[in-house]
Amino acid sequence: MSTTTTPATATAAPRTFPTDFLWGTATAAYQIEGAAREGGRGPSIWDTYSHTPGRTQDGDTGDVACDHYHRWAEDVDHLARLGVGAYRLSISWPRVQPGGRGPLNPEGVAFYRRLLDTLRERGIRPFVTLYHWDLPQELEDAGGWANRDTALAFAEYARLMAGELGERVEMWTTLNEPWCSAYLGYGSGVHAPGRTEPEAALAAVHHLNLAHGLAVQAIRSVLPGAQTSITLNLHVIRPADPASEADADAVRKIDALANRAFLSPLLDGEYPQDLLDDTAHVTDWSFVRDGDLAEIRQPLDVLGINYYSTTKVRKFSGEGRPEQADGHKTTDASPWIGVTDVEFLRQPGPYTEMGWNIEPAGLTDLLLDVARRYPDVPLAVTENGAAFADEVTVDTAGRRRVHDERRVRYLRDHVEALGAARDAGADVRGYFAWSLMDNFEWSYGYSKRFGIIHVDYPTGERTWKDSAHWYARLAATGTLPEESEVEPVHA
Ligand code: IFM
Repeated sequence: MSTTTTPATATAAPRTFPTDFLWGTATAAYQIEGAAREGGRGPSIWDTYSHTPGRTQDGDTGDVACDHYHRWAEDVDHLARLGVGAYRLSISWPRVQPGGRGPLNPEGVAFYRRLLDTLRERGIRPFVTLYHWDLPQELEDAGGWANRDTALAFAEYARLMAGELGERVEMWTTLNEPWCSAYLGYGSGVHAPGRTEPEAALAAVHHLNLAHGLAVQAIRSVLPGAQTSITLNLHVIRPADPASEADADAVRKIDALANRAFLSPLLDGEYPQDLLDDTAHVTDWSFVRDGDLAEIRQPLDVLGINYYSTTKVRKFSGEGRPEQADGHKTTDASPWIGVTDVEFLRQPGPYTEMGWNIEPAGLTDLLLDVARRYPDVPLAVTENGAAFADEVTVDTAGRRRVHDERRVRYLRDHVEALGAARDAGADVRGYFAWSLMDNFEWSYGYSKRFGIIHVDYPTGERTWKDSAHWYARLAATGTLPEESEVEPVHA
């Protein structure tokens, strides 16, 4: 232990980031747009799922959401006032190609063209995700992601979008969190399309990976200089007992399904042998055809990483199935396909409103881990943020305020953790706060607020939370503000 003492008056210099470090915010089409039956949009699996009784909290749907489809210009104004250099949005596939195949919907394409042009005019670089979970329903009716043809349809959709939107897009991100699409959509069924078919979930993993590889090639066939990426929600998995070999094996199993099922094919051109062995009783993986792995492994300009919290596991050796603490029960409908002997333990708090533990050091560990394994791949944190129960108040000057000090602290601590990973050598080039505004939080409906801007759903009114004022200071200066620096800078 060091014996050096620090003078009581010494204060550490605030952390600063280089001027080319990208500060952004993120959203997704189904979570904010609304206008579900307008402008020629077709139905998606999330329309079907959210309209099925019992699937979402309070029966909430994305029919209206934040009404961004009509309020997009106002939302771009908010982005410009925040001073962010980038905005991560997603395209609703059924809005631009209602059936998922065949002709484009000109009105849908025009909507995104206008939005991207306006972002560009305001100096905001668009990071565009092609798939943030809203699969056209017609494709699901034909088998969804369990069907290889969906990957081919996705590549064609990507090619068409590259042609229509071209240079407006700064970064093309193929998929957001394929872990959720595959395991929550087809394994546990807590996301659309709500299927609980273990083999289909693993087929979906492969077809999503294939969709990514084919789409990157399709985009580059139209735009040879295009920048491409994928965003993964990689899991930070801790063993209950760091000295236990059995717990280390539990970590290995979950890491294979959660992380290496995507990283290995995308960046190494193979599926991990232990993943194939662990799931051999579920599938023989014959949906992986000769040549697929070469199609999947494409050079990436950036690997996007979404980070919220950490997971702790231990080997379960009791009778029957373990009780889980991660919100997923180990039943036949589990996201952890083929695994019945791993227990998920509740992490120590504090927690967000989602019940997720807050552990900024997990972000440092994750970034360093990926950077060590793939030193040549630039990284960006494409989502990070927290849901808390926010309250709108009115201050003495008559201004609407939301004092979300827990979110300010969450963001500050995680940006600091990102900085620590950079200090230790991780090539992290950007950070996107999730989310620009409160929105439809999937199965949780509107009950969880992740935004730095508050949305009053009955009126659509937007109100900057203190976290938005804080984030605007960070984006303007590149220097981490104090938690108390939340006074409005704009009139
Ligand atoms: O809201 C979601 C987002 O759509 C994907 N990543 C996690 C967020 C919070 O749950």
